[in-house]
Amino acid sequence: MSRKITVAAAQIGAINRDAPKSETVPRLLALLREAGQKNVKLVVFPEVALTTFFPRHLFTSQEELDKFFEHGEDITQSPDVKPLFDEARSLNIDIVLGYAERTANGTGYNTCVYYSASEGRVLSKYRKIHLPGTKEPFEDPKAINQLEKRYFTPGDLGFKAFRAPGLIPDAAKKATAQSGESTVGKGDPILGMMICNDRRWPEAWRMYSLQGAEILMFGYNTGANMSHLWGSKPMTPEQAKVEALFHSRLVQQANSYMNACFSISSARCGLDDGKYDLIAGSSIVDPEGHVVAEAKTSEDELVVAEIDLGDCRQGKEKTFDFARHRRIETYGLIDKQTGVIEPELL
Ligand code: CDT
Repeated sequence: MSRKITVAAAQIGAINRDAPKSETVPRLLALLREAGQKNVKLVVFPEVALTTFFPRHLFTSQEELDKFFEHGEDITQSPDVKPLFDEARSLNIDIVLGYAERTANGTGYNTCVYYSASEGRVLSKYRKIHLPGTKEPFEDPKAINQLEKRYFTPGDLGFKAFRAPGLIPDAAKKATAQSGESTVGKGDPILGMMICNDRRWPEAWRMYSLQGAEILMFGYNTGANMSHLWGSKPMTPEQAKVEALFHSRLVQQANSYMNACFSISSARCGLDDGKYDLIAGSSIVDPEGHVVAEAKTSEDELVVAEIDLGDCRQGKEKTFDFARHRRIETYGLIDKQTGVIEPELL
């Protein structure tokens, strides 16, 4: 039984602070149409894909800040973004889209949704759980801020894996499965979403792989030179950018392997306002940790690969067969303790 599917990361280059969504959405649409020509069935767009990465700025006007958010329950009906969902439906391509969400009660979340073309609706929503950066801006006026803790609340939807219909032929279905027959690895693809900084936390990946996730998808806005936040030894901006890309690849490859799943990552990258540098490196990684496709530019670019979900079985049934090898009786600290408690001094 073939479990092959062509997937893509839709990388988006520079978006300036004053760029309206009406200028950016056509760029996303162009990549979506390219995906249609390449028989892609699933496209992952970046984190906060509709505007510049505004948490780097301090806003004193709520009105100005709110322009970066999407308001209202159903993003598919948002006037600026509706054309993207309509096009996804007509091209029969599922999409993941990241955006800043303002709920009716005024809470801000860093959110993404999974839109199923065959269902014509949002199948799943994820709100970023690991918010990096600070609440207050740095005193150093030269520092680049990351004010996500100021503008967003940690996500309240957990790490919920889901199946998406219509992506692979002949998927096993509940209604037709014979009783007693194992359907493990035969149903519609099991998917999960994270957002940017979440990818650095193994707990996030493991929460999904414990639900059998076969593809993890995430967008990111990763500063190339965030020396006030990374806390690394002194480096030139060039070295810092190489290091940021190295860590981004490292966590994606290692966690794809350790969780026996594919991953699709999509960067917002390039030089926003000609000065805020974000790394590129959008990629598709297989369950053995190999990069199967990677962006070649720091601009708008579609990164495409045909993947076979059957390739997840080796890791899930051998090295990382959780049911046989995990030792949960020894993992208690993981959900009981947040920070580090060192052993007593000698
Ligand atoms: N957007 C986002 O989450 N960016 C973070 C930067 C962290 S700055 C220390 C990231 O993990 O890439």
